[in-house]
Amino acid sequence: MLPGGVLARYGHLLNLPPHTQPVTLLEGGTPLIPAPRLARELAEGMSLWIKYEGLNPTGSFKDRGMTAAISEAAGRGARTVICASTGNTAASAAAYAARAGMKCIVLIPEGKVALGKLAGALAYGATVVQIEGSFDDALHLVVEVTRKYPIALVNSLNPYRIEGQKTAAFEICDDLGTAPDWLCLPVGNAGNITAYWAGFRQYHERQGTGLPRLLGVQAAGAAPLVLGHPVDRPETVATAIRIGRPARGEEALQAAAESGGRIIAVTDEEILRMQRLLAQTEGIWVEPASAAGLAGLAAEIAAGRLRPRGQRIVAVCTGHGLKDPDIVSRSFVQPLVLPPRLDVLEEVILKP
Ligand code: AN7
Repeated sequence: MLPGGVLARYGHLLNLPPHTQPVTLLEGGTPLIPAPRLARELAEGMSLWIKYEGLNPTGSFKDRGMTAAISEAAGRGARTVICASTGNTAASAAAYAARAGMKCIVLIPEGKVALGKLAGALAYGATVVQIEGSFDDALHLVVEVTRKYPIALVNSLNPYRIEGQKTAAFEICDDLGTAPDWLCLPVGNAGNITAYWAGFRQYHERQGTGLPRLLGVQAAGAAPLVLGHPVDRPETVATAIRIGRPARGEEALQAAAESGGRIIAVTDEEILRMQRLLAQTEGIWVEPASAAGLAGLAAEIAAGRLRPRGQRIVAVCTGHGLKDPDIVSRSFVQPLVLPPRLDVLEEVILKP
């Protein structure tokens, strides 16, 4: 059988209209990587896996929902798509629109999008508009545009984005045989956590795979779901989740509560420390936002609010480290600069 993307594998479980015409980059099928060294750093006696969504075709989890949204739009003859984005949605929309022969417009907050995402959107040929404002301002604008013009909205307000995104939950259940005890993941606009919960519930109803508790994690400077009110000027090093008015915030809170889990916040320092720890204990380099779920897990364990012993825990790492190379110059040890001399080199590399 030729390999297919998430629609080929799970399309029969997704609520997509009959006119849908698959546009795929063979997304999904990402590895669930055991992380025993990191697990030991955090606690005794738990099993930890990384769902490495950074290995999707454009480097983030967004490709699962985007193949569904673009396939639906293509099937009904849409010529142009638009989204607001902190970066990953923009790159994903641009790539799938290119593959469908559609025009793509992306609105991003000026100066707050990581290099690898902006570069992707430009490379795939999108019209990139920097808005002098936040992601939330940009989302407001694209919703207005799509009310006025026949341009398809491909933010996660689009229900087909959620349908496609559910496939990540299906894959985790298929790989483990059941749902894990806990699923930890970052929360920004809250589409992903909403989709995971829908996916786990659907699989459980179909084949009794059980339900995980959800630990959704926001950045402390952009934590509307923890604070209980919108944040007008969200700020965090994890620019992917620099969002003050999550479109699916209510659904996210409900999903976390229904699951017996919760949504918490971690500081930028905790996020960066976890980014480094994951990279240097397991060889998995993710962008800062993607380390938030694990940082939240570590914080809950340290505070005694999550008892890890005997638990099977999956942390979703949503985007690849290459998306945000600049952060490495701020948070990692920098390279040495030496003259081309053996004695100097020996002194450095043989130092105990
Ligand atoms: C790496 O690209 O919102 O809670 O516009 O890029 O579903 O929003 C990105 C979000 C987590 C949060 N990790 O997911 C966008 C955008 C990464 C992300 C999230 C994002 P949601």
